[in-house]
Parts: sequence; C-alpha cells; structure tokens
Amino acid sequence: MNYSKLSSKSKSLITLFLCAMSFLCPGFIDSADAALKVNDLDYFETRGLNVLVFSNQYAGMFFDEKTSGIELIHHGVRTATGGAVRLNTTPEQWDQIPTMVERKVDKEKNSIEVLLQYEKFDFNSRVTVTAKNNGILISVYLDAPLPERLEGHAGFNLEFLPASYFERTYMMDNRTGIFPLYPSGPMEVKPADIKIPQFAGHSTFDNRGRPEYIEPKPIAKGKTFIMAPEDPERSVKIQSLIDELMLFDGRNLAQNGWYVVRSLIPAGKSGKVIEWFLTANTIENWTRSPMIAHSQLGYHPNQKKVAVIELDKNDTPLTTARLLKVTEDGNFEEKYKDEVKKWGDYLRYNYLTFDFTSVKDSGLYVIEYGNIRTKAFQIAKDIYENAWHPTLDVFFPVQMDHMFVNEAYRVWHGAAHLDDALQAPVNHQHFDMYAQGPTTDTKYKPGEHIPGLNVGGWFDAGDYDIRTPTQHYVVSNLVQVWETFKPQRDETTIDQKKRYVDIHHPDGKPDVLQQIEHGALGLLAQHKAVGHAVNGIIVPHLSQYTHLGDGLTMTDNLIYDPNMAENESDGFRSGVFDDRWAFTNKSTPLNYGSIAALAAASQALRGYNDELAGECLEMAQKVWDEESNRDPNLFRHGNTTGGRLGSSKFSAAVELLICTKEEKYANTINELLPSIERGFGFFAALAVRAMPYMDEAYAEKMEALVKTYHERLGRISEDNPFGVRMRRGGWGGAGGAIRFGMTNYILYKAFPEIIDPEYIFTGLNFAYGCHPGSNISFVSGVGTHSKRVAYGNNRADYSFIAGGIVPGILIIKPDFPENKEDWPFLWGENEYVISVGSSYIYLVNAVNDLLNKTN
Ligand SMILES: [Ca+2]
Ligand SMILES: [Ca+2]
Ligand SMILES: [Ca+2]
Repeated sequence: MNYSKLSSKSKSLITLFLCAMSFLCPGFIDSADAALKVNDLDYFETRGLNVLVFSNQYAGMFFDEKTSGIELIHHGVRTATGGAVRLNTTPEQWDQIPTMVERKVDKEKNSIEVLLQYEKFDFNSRVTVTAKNNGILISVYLDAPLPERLEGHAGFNLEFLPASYFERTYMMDNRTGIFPLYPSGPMEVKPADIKIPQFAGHSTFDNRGRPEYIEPKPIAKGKTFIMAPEDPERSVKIQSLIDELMLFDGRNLAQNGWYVVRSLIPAGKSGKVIEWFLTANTIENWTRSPMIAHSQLGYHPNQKKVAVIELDKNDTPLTTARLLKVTEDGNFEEKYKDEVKKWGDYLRYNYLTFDFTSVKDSGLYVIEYGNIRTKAFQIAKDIYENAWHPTLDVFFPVQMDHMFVNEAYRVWHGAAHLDDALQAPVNHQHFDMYAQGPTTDTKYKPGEHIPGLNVGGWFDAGDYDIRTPTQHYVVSNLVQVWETFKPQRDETTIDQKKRYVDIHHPDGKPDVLQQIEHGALGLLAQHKAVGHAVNGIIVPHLSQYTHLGDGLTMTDNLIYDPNMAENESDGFRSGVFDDRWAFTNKSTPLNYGSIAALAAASQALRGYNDELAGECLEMAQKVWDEESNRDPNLFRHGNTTGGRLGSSKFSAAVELLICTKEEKYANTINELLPSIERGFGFFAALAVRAMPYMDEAYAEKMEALVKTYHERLGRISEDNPFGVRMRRGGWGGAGGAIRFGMTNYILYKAFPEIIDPEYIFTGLNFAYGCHPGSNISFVSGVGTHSKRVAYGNNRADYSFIAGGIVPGILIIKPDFPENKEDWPFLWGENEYVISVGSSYIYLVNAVNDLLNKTN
C-alpha cells in the first residue's frame, strides 16, 4: 500500500485506527495545557506526581547513588530514578555516569532539556522532557551517530525501585507478568573485550580468570509497558514511539540494582533516536496523609514534648490534636487536647506543632490528629535506661573485625581478615577515599605482608574496612562514656586470645572497657608494625569491596605469597591475592588522632588492663615527642588522613594533659586555642574537658567561646520545625544531630547558665522519629517503630543490626526529604557507621543522667 497516494480522509482514518490499536501516536494537546507543569522549583508537578529532570546530579563521590537523572515522585514515593542515556543495560554503582553539562528549563513550553556528556567516549546526547496531555514526552537527540564503541551499549534507561513494585504485575503489549520478588531473570555471557569499562579501570565483577562478563537479558520486550495497572498509586505506562522497550532486573548483577526500562539507541542514526510517552496514574485531588513526627521511644515525664505534624501543601490544617492514653483493656482515653500551632513551610510540606509537655503521667499514649493516630509510645522515667543497650550489646560486637561473633544459635561472622595486611602499592588511588603517595613510608615494599595488623578494630560501616580516623573517634567517645557514666553493663563475652565474641553471654568484664580495649589494640598495632598511624586497611579490588555476607569470606585468611601458584597453599599462606592493603603514608594529623585515642584509652583501661594501658600511654607520649620535634607530614587524601594539623594536635594535647597533668601539654593547648575557634562546635566538647587542668584565663576564654556558640544555636533551631541542622549533601544528618546533642551536654555540664538543655534533647528526638518524611526511629531496635531494613553488612537480606543508627533523611533536591523503609541500599539514608554508634551511647547516657540523676 502506497500511503502517499491515499486520500486525506483515508489517511486520517488509518491514523486513527493505528493510534487506537497500538497507542503508538498519542494525539497531543498543547503542552501548556498538559496536566504536569514546570513549577517554580523547576520540576514538573501535578497532584500525586512530580517528574524531576536532573534536579539532582551524579555527585561523583560514590558514583551512581540512584539519586539523579529523570526521577518520578509518585503519590509521595520516589519510585523511579536514573532516567538518562546510559552505557549499560542495568548500570551498577561504578559504571560510567554521564555529566550533565547543560540544563535548560522552558516554563512556557513546559519543557526541560539536558545535555549529557560522556567525555571519555566523546559522546553527547540531548534529552528533552516535555509535558503532554496527562504525561511527559521523553525524546533523545544525537547530533552525530553513536561512536562505534557504544553501539549496542548506549540506550535510554529509566530505573524503577523494585520495592515499590513488589507484589505487583505488569503488561508488556498483550503479555502479562509479575515483578520478580527475587532476581531470577535470564543472563547472557559476553566477551570481556566488548565490556564498557567501569570507572578508573575498576571492576565489580570477579571473572575468576574467564575472559567474559555477564549481562541481564530482558524479562519482557514490547512497545507498550504498563506497570502495576491494578494499583492506582503505582500505575505507570510507557509507550515507545520509535524502537522497542525492554525490562531488565538489575539485581541479577548487584543486589542494589533496580528494574530498568530501556530502549537501545540505534546505530548509525542521528537526530531523534528515542522517544517515549510516559504517563503515571494520579488519584484525583490526591493529598498525602498527615505524618505525626514524635519520639518512637517516648518521653521522660519532665521532658518537653512537642510533636511536629507534617501536612501536604494541599491539605487544610485542622485546629486541634489529642493525646490519648492507652488503657489496660485497650481503650483510648483522651488525656489532653489542645490547639495545634502553625509552624510554616519547610521543604515541600506545611508544618504544625502539638505541645503536650504538661502531660507528666507515666503510661502508654498515642497522638491523634484528625483520623491519624501514631503508634503507641511511653511516657516513663526509665525510657533512656535501656535505649543504648542494643548499640553496645549487638551493633558494636557485630562490627568487630578479626573476631568470631556469635549470638545464641546465630554466627554473625567468623574471625575475618586474619591475613591482614599487605603494604599498599605506591602512587595508587583507591576507590574508597584512600590513596598511597609515591613512598610507602614504611620498611615494607609494595605488596609485602606487614605482620601484626590482624588485631582489633571495627568494620567502618556497611563496608568492612578499618578507617583509622573513625577508630580514633570511637575510642575517644567510648572512653568518655566510661569516664562520665562508668556503665558496668556486661552482656557480652569478648575473648581476644580466642578471637571469640558471644552476644548475650556475660563474662564478668564491663563491655565498654572491652570495646575500648579492642579499639586500642588495633591502633597500637599500627604503631608497633610501622611506627605510625596508618590511614586504613581495605581490600584492593572493587569486586571484593562489594562483598555482602560473612566478612570471613572476604579474603581466604591466608597470607598472600607471590611465590605460590594461585591454587597453592601450605595452610598459612596462599597464592590468592586477596589480602587487604594497608595505606601507610605518614600523616601528622592522623598520628595526633592516634595519640589522643591511645592516651584516652590508657586512662580508661587503667585498673582493667594495666599492661595495655601502660603501652598505650607510652606509645602516645613517644609519638608526641617525635611529632612535636619535626616538620609535620602533611600527606592528605579523602577523609582518611586525619583532620587539620592544629586541631588534631590540640586534641592530642588535651588527652595527654588529662593523663599526665604535664605543663607542656597545657602550653600547647593555649598556643593552639585559635586553631579550634573556627568550627568551635566540633572541638567544643574536647576543649571544655581540658578546663579542670587549665588556668582561670583558659576558663574565661572558654566561656566567651561557648557564649558565641550558643547564640548560633538559636539560628539553627529556627531553620526547620525539628530544631536540628538538616544536612543537604549526600548523607543524612542523624549522626550530626546526635553529636550535636553530645557536645551540648558536655557544654551544659560546664556552663549550665549558658547552655539551654533543650539542645541536648533535639538530636535524640530527631533520631527517634521527630524528623521530616516519616516518623520512624533511625536507631534499629529502639522505639516502637524503628529501622528494620538498613544498610548494614546484612543489607542483602533486607535486615538490620540492632543498635545501628542510620543517617536518616536525605534531601532529594530541591525539596523531597526521603528515608526508604522498604529498600536498604541507599547509603546516604540507611548506612550504619560506627562513629555515630559511639556518640549515641554517650548521648543516651547523658540524657538519662540529666533527667534522672542531676535533677
Ligand atoms: Ca569505608
Ligand atoms: Ca563483658
Ligand atoms: Ca589471603
């Protein structure tokens, strides 16, 4: 049939027929009349749906963080991300990411266009997103055909969050399917030489010597893809107007992969190469349910008690809220009713507050606002007595490296990394913010085994490295826990000789001291092995770094011997090159950090392990004498080489002064005081601890600094309704909020007339649920409703480690606060780190002390 020879009536009939049959050419109305509108914050908005187009960029620090590109926020949930031209079927974290070099927002045309660049491949593409009818038209343009190297690789991807589509179905053209709960899609083996290389030559794939790589094959293919047609909140329809659509499951390659909808860019073509029309169902006049932010742990009777009610901007605020007491027979009795106060707008929501401070009766309560009720929480005097136990009893033991960790019938992990560690190679930049400069600064050659490093230390976070600055922080904090509160709690057996830890099994020794000992052993070992603090110890290969499972299996625990064949072993050494590397460049600030931690540990360990206490202090003094009599080593890289020189030396001097009362340390503290005035909040607690050992003039200086500090706190507390500093970067703020509370407690004890004690509680309330987005407690296992899915090293099981604290709220730019409760893999929201664990233990003890003992 020759289309051009048909009459115009026949043409339009055919067109109508084709459209009706295949939905391939939606008849578009003017984009100005479309449902979605580009708003003042430069994203597409309608009720129930937002489309972000590169409001967030690939930050680069940890590569593909699944928070960039074209993204959907669908009925209040970010369900899609990564909409961009990508070079992989299902991109992993370290796969190539495009740079967004230009972004044009055209409100009149209701359109956003981005220019994406892969510099390495000299490849540019333009992606335009234009609102049409009830959806968006996504078009990809190339000025020149694809570089040959990218043929069959480059495509347009949009990634959907698996957890948002679990237990839901899809249709691809006329075939139906159920979204896989567990990855089981088909795979394809391809020759290694055609693989698009990952960032900086790294590889997440361990090919075990086979010249190949693997790639998911599509689960479904077609022109029209309908997701979750049965669920009005999640239903999305994508029609490809040029080539076919494919659905992939990225979890076949990486547990943190997403479902990917993709069209390949055809070879040899330029101009418009891909076009999709995407519609997402919206519920008419959808309004997000109010969220009542409160402490999931509850409140001490004497505490200020203010719930923050978060409302959709289209919601009409009610005038009152109620506090109901839960009775023995399950009834809810009104205990208090009051008007809510308007706080105002913050991010995308409107906030009210409900103050029920006057209620002091112990018991179980819920807050009710309209037809929303919170989970039950307590008002009781003893709520803080146990709240730190999971962190000390479970989280810290699980993080202990070089130890076998048992809990009843369960083994958390074996004694890991007993083959620690090889000297890292020179001139090497590692992917987790470590680097080795042109020298080793040790007597060891690159690749040579450094004996004595397989002791002590904790896994840094959800990964398994020993990052020395964090170890310093933890030891110092735990020492302060011990010195201030002397917690005798003993629920864990820790046997260093047998490398054995048993949770829920007392051994007659206070667990805090045993943890301090574990940290001190690791730090001391570094000095004994190479004569100074090392930056850290971490696996060499990215394919090892992505390890999920027992830390014991990350390496073979046998020391690498380059003279052995790969399968050879004598039971002590092996030919498998899998040992971790120690990054060993000398850094004076890092050394001062170790001095501070070792000196502090010596104070706490005195009377418990005198021999180790003596060694720690001796080492700290020796290294101090060395460092203060030579030019500083200022090798710096990432966050692994210590802090600023002045403030690091200041912290070492404070701890040594407390240990020895020697005047030389007091003199150094006075000399270095100006170095901590900048960013005083960070060093305030430390500086104030030195006061009892310093003179009157020092105390006066402190008082002036603390006064200025306190004035600034007022500004922080007014920024948002939660009264804490909200982080804007790639990592949530719970750790900072807890540290803030700890600092304020220490300052309050020294200057009760200056510091408002309320600043001690806000950080904990934030962690326990008083934050935007949701009211979940960020401390796993603490509070009625807490994180049960987090980025611990057990994240592949969608599980948690009790007592771990997650960063919490990530603010997806420009205005979306997010903490995923069904998806553990966003580290900026859900990753436990040991540093926060240690300040949390301190802060809960502090709050308990303040409410129950001092008052
Ligand atoms: Ca790490
Ligand atoms: Ca114990
Ligand atoms: Ca090994």
